Amino acid sequence: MAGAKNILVINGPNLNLLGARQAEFYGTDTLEAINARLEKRAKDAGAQLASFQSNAEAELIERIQQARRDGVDYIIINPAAYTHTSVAIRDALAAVGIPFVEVHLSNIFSREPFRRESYFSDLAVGVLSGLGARGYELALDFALGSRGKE
Ligand code: CA2
Repeated sequence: MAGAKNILVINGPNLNLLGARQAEFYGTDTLEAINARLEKRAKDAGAQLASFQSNAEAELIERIQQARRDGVDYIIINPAAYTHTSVAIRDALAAVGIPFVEVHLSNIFSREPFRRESYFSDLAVGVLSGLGARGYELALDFALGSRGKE
């Protein structure tokens, strides 16, 4: 199966703080460093990758809708706290119909019970949780070799 060529990485609220605090959950990499690695990895594979982070639900939804118009063919998303609350972001992903992988830096199943619920996982092609920043890279490698549910 042909691989994704136009990939969008979306990060939700507070992930702009990566590298600054709570390293025990989220590691020491900054989001900038993670995105730079992903961009290089995609470029080396002949694909293009854009990244977007917002603390605002509406902006995340607008960016997902824009992705359809931009011809994005794969999304990698860490919805952060919206994972556990946002029907609106779920609906946006369902509406655009772009395959996506859900990524979490921490293992959401080993933390507070409310983190075990995700509004995204049943729609996602797959979920990576607890593998730190490597999770984004593994999701990207998967996207580069695939176009949807296998
Ligand atoms: O493990 C993940 O990637 C999460 O999506 C991160 C969210 C959390 O609400 C989810 O349950 C799991 C929180 C992101 C907060 O990011 C910070 C980064 C640095 C310092 C403080 C917060």
